[in-house]
Amino acid sequence: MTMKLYGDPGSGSLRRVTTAAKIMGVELERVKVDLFKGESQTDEFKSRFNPHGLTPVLVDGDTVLYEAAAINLYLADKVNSPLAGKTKEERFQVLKWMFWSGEQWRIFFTTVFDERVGKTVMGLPQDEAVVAFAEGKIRAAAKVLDEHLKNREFMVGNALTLADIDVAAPFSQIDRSKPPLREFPNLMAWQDNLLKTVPAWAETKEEVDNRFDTFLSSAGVEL
Ligand SMILES: N[C@@H](CCC(=O)N[C@@H](CS)C(=O)NCC(=O)O)C(=O)O
Repeated sequence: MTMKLYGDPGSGSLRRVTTAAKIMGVELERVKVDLFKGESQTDEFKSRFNPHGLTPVLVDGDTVLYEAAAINLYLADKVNSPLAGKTKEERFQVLKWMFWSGEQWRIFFTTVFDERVGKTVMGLPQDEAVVAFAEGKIRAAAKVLDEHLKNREFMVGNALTLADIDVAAPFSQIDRSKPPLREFPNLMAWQDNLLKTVPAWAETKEEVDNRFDTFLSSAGVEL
């Protein structure tokens, strides 16, 4: 039975999984959960898939898994993919950046996105102090990343891994939530290189952008 992946095509978290699945050649049946209509926040969604009301969610037979990083590791394990790292040393370096990315990186972009995009869509004022706090955290982490990526094409080793996908995820909303990433030249060069050399990363960017462009223009929202 084909595995099912629940999520919205505008989601940067879903993009992490669709990108990895394309690269690994894993077939997934996509099930759209319209986040602009709050479809992940229903009692039914929360009790069947994720009590936090968040996507993506993978369903593989009796296994129901949320958290994109866990889903990607599950898929990589299934097909024994080098995306999880080719050696034991690489695998732990990949895990290090994936955990780091969850705790010290992506969460602050979510905050900036919620303030700049979410609140604009809802017609609410942004909390400038919250944005300033999150941007300070982003700049501090980006400085470390920028140094790490000096003279490197990939986060770990000499090929794309799940670490690149997790750390690159915030670039999905860069033009809408406008986090201060353009101040970091090595980070930008790494991201541009991923878009040029990893076709799946470029294809999934287009999907996210199209979904947002269509929604924002139909809602008459300018960011
Ligand atoms: N830590 C989670 C984050 C998931 C997440 O924030 N998903 C967002 C879309 S990018 C969502 O489903 N939001 C729905 C909502 O807030 O109602 C992961 O990595 O999967």
